[in-house]
Order: sequence, then C-alpha cells, then structure tokens
Amino acid sequence: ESGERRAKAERMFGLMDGFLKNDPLSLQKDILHHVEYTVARSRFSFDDFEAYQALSHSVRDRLIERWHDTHQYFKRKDPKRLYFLSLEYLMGRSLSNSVINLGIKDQCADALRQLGFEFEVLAEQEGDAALGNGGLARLSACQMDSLATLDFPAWGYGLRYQYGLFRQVILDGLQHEQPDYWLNFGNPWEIERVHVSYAVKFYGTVEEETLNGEKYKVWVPGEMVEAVAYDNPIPGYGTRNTINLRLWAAKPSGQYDMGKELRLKQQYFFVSASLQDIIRRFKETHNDFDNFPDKVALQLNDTLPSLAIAEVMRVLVDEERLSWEKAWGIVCKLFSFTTHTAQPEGLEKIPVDLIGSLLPRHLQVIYDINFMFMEELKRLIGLDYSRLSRMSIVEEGAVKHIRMANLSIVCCHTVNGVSRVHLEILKTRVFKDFYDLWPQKFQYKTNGVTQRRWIVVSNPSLCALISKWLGTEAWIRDVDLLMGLREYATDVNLHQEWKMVRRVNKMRLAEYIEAMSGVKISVDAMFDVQIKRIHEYKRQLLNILGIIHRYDCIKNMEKSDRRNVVPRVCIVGGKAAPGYDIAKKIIKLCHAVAEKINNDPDIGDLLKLVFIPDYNVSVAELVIPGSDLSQHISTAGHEASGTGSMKFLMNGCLLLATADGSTVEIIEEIGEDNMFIFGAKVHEVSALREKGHADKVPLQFARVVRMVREGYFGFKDYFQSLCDTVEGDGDFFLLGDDFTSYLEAQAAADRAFVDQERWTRMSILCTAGSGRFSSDRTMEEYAEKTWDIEPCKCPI
Ligand code: GLS
Repeated sequence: ESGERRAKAERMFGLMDGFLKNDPLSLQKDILHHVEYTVARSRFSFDDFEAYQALSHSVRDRLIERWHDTHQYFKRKDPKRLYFLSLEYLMGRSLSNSVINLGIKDQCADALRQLGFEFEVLAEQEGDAALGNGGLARLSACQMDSLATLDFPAWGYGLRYQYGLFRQVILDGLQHEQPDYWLNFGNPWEIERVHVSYAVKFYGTVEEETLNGEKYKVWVPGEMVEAVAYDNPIPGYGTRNTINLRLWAAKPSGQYDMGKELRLKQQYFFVSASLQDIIRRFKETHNDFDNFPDKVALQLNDTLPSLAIAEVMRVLVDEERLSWEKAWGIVCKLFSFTTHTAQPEGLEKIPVDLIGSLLPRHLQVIYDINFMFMEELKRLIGLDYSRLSRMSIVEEGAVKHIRMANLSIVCCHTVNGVSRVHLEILKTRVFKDFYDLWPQKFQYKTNGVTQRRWIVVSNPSLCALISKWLGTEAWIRDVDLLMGLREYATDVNLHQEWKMVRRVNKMRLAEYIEAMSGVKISVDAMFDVQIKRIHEYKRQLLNILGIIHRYDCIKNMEKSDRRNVVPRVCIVGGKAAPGYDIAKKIIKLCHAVAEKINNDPDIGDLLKLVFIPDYNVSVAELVIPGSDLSQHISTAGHEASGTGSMKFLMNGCLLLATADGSTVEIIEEIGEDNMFIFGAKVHEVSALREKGHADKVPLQFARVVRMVREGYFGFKDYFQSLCDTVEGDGDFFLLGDDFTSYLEAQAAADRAFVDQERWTRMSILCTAGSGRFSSDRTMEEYAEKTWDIEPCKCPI
C-alpha cells in the first residue's frame, strides 16, 4: 500500500524537490501562512519574534520533508545504523544553521526583506538550546551535523531536559545561577511524537519464573515512568539527508521532572527508552537477533550512557530469552565507547546500593559480567590480586561502587580517546591495565568541529572571502580545500580583505561588550580571549595573574615607554560548576582585577579586562570571529582534547597554548612558528610535581600573587584560599612553574601583533591549516574504524 502511495506521490510531484518550493515568493507565502495559522497573529501585524516563529516553522516544514524522505530511504535500504547515545548536546540556535544547510538562506532573507524584516535580526530572537555542560556536549552537536552532511545512517539519542544549563548572572562579580527556562517561548525545532512513547521501569524486585523447565529472571518494578519522544531534524549540508536527534521527556512532564531527578535515574530513563526504540525498529524488519550487530552500532558518548550495556544484556536474556552466552556475544560486537577524560579521578563511579535499589536486575547483570571477566582475567594474568582489584568492575571499600569506565571497556569492542596525546595517557596511565590486556581495543580519533557552524554560520564575511579566494564553496563540505589559502598567505590583496573582515568582526564584538558591560574598547587593541568552562586545570587564574603582571609593568613604566606597549583587551568568559568554590573565586578575581584596571586613568586603552557573562554557543559565535588571540593554557596532560581551539583556528585567530590535548596535533599542522606555545610538556609534568615548588617560584609570580593576597584588588580574606591553590605545594596545576614561559609567549604575541603583515599571514595560515580539525574527518574515521557503517545517500 505504501509503495502505491509513493508511486502516486512521485507521479504527482515528478522531479520536484518536495511539496514545498524554495523561491522567495513561496517562502513568503509560507511565512504569512504560519503567522496567521501557527503563531495566530494577524498577517498584517506581527513583530520580530513572531516573524522568527513563522520563519522557523516554514523552515521546519522543509526539514520535515527531507527528514521523512531520509527515513523512508533508510528503511528501504536497511543499512547498518549508528545510534549515538549521549546525555548532552549543546545545540545552540538552529535557524541560521538550518537555512544554510538547506541552501535557502538568501531566499529567506529576500522573502523577509519584502515583508519588512531582516534575517539577522530575526535570528537573534532565538534562544540557545543548552542541554549540556561544555566541550563534550558541543562536540556531540558538531558530530550530528557531520553525520548528516556525510550521509551516514545515524540517529542521535538524548534527553529533553526541562531546564537547560543554568544561566549565569553576575552580581558584584559573583556568579549566581538562575534556571534556564529554555522551553518557555516554545521550540519550533522539535516535533512532539505523542505516539512514540515507552514505559521505563524503576525500583522493585527480581523474581524467578520457570518456563518450559527453564528458569528466568523477572524484574517486578516498583515504579513506571512514561518516556515520550521529541524529534529534532538535523539537516546535512549539500545533501537531502536529514537525520534525527530524538530526545526523551518524562510524561506527564508537569508531575515528573527529569531535570530534578537523580542523575542515575535520568541515565536509565534515557537508556531504557532509547533501547526500546532501537530494538523495536530492528524487529520491524528482522526476526531474530543473530544479525543485530550487523545492523546496529551503539556508540557510548563517555560513560554516562553505559548502563545501556547492562540493559541490552537484560533485554536479550530476560525478555528475548537468549542464552547468556549468545547475548554476551552480541553485546561485545555492538558497543563502542569514547572516553573524554584524561584524569582517573574524573571517571564515573556509582554506589552499588544506589544501583541495587533503583535497578536491582541491572546490578545482578553487572555482577555476572564482572564474575565472568574476573574468571577470564585470572586465567590470563594469574592471581595478581592488586591488578585484579584495579581492573574489577566493582570497587571494594567502605562504600562499594560500580566503575562505569571498567564496565564499558570490558564490554565494548573499541575504546576511543579524543586526541593522540589522550590515547597515550589512556595507554600509559588511566587504563594501562586494560591496554596491556587488550591493546587492539584502544584507538583515538582526534576531535573536530563543524565548519558549517563555526565559519559559515558564525562568520559569514570570512566565509564569503574564503570562497572568493578559493573560487569555490566546495570547502564547506570538503574542508581540506582550505589548504588552498596557503598559496595566498602573503598576497597583499588577500591581506587587505582579510584584515577588513576581521576588523568588522571586532567592531561587532566591541559593540556587544560595550552594551553588556559598559566598557568601551578600542578595535585597534589586540583582542585576547579565553572562553571555556572555568576550571583550575584550564588555568584562567594563570591568565588573570598574567594580566596583573602586565598592569603592574605598565604602572611601573616611564611614561615615555608606554608608547611601546601593545594595547590589549583581555576577554574572559565561562561558567563555573555551581558547587565549585575555587572556580567561582576565579570569576570574582577576574571582576575585581577588571574593576581596578578599567578604572585606572593611568592605563587608558593600553589594557582592558572584561568578563562576558553567561557564555554559551551563541556568545561563542559572536566572540570567536572577533578574536585576535585565544588562550588554551591547560596544564599539560589535563585537557583530553579541547575543541575551542579548533573554532578559533578556523576563524584565523592565533593560539597561545600549551602542548596539551589536540593542540599537539594543531602544532604539527600549523607549525610552532605560527603559534605561541609555552609551558611544561606532558612528560615533564609529573617530575615537576615531585620536585616540589617552594624554592623556585619566579619573583614575578610571587609578586602578583602577593598583590592579590594583600588586598590590592580588594576582598583580601576572600582570595586567600584561591592564592593557596597556587603557592607552595598547593600549586598542583603548576602555574608558578609555567609563569615565566607564559609571559614570554605573551611577549612574543605582542611582537608579532606589531607587525600586522606577519600577524595577518599567520592568521591566514591558521584558517588554511584548520581542515584537519573538522568533525567531518572525525566522523569518517569513526565510520570506518569503529562503527563499520557506510553512507546512505537519499536521492533527490
Ligand atoms: C571533555 C574534555 O574535557 C575536553 O578536553 C574534550 O575536548 C571534550 C570533548 O571530547 O570532552 N570531557 C568532558 O567531560 N568535558 C569535556 O569538555
């Protein structure tokens, strides 16, 4: 029947792209239609926000057409599918990204102009979808864009949290967290699927049942929650393929708010609903589970979704009645795991009692997996008890825990790191015992970001300039073409145009900063930016102490020497985790120092410091294109990858960085001459820590810390504990050790900036060399080496 319907539709619509046309007139009609019938405003009178809503619905209609066609096509072809399981996605805004990927931005802008609206103004009406914390969450969003663009048969699964990541409000320099009611103004980018819902069980007991002489475990739950699907179409660029990001909400959402529930409960809610959905889809076309791993790849984005392993075992054994051995064979081929942390302390552990009460059957399954693993391990390595206990999935102690990373490594066919250095750290430190046992399981795929979002959407003038000089827009899909810019790195005409584009972006950023903080900044100054989560290992404190040093130097300089100072605007932004006291003190210090410097008439335009509140994806889209220099200065060995650096690189912003995470690979691509690299290397860090610090702190460092301690910036008592973290043996992140080379790198950046021709050449070379850091490359590597999936391109 559906084949007949399809043939009929094809006869009626012939070679048309879809029902909806994309010329400005058709778009205009659709927008007015949505003003009247969806937004329910008069088509003769509607404001910017209503126009944004109507436009979004018109775009969404077009997404839905492609999304339907893509899924019909996938169904027909039945390729092996990738299911990407992630608890976090930082999607940001969707409008600009969608119209660019659909190829209808100009037509939309035309349509709106005739109605008296401007596309850019409407795009600003959209809120920022922030369903996650930081780099890991934005990475998932970038990867979805690449999976769609590269035509991979992929599905994303996640949670539709009622509240996004908290809004950061700064009062008297202190961070306050306010709830982000991101759904209050509606969300045109999602489709509620009331009929796609599953019951998720919690608590209760496990009982035994006998059927045909065989004993089975039956989980009798104590509570059930209904999960309902919200679908978010993800359009590829330059393709009809539009994949799905399915987010689960608890129903009825009023009574049961996943946002406030226990993390473990959220994790299982997500895992159970997603797997019921995946298994239902598989069973539509398959009668048994023999070829489940040939048709399905399950990717665990860090350990948060790793309960999925126990859930698949439970379903296959208890519900599908497969033998344990058969189910285990399937599970081992199904899952792959990517870890995003470089620190053993960062690995997730869940108290056994908690799992036992919330998910009693899963705890049994995990214990059984561990028992078998331990038996095998004893056969392989003998009775090395300390190693056995380190590798066990169960951590003994006063409070027993389940080590989710160990569970993932034991059960996944592949364990991925997120940069080459990260894999080294996994092999030699974090997962050494496992690497020695199963070296073949360990791989790395260096992270990447999508050039669609980070150049095309956020920096349209640079995008146009690149296309003009390369003579093609093909780099938007085939990003290695950016290398072609190297040929023009010294071309005076390109320099002129490049500088112009950068200047306009800086002006835009300066306006934003003035509107937001009242601080007037000069676009002739070097914009020096550090935006990312606030964390001790990311060393925002090193940056601020460096700024204090710069301030102190200017203050103590002869007036005549000030002429040689390169003017700087230092921009810092980022959120501190609500319970992270030291990170909050760093934010306060940044404000206290800014207050002093920005109001010092002696300093004028030579130095300014601004903190950008409520950093999120949309703010990043504004700040990154307007930055000259950006800082990625984590203590070596601590940043698993880092992805902010890649966004700056694409936008021709120079990097001041330590050789940590992906920066090591960026150095190989761009060349150390075109960057400002400083600080201890990964292999040097542990020796530095062992040596201790007390006797070798540089004087300059001691001096700036003393200024803070002695109350030069006020709040003397409040900052003592912050200073303790970087003095004496407290200096775990080696700020004192790296301070001198940090200042040297900063001085090198000043010298380079004075020579604008050199700076511009370096800037062009950054963009030209950024292609390797596209998430397109990352996804292709995963598809080939980890997931074993092929593109499945929906025909036009
Ligand atoms: C993180 C790492 O800290 C980052 O270095 C990495 O770039 C990112 C994506 O792989 O993952 N891990 C984490 O828990 N949050 C991150 O941002």
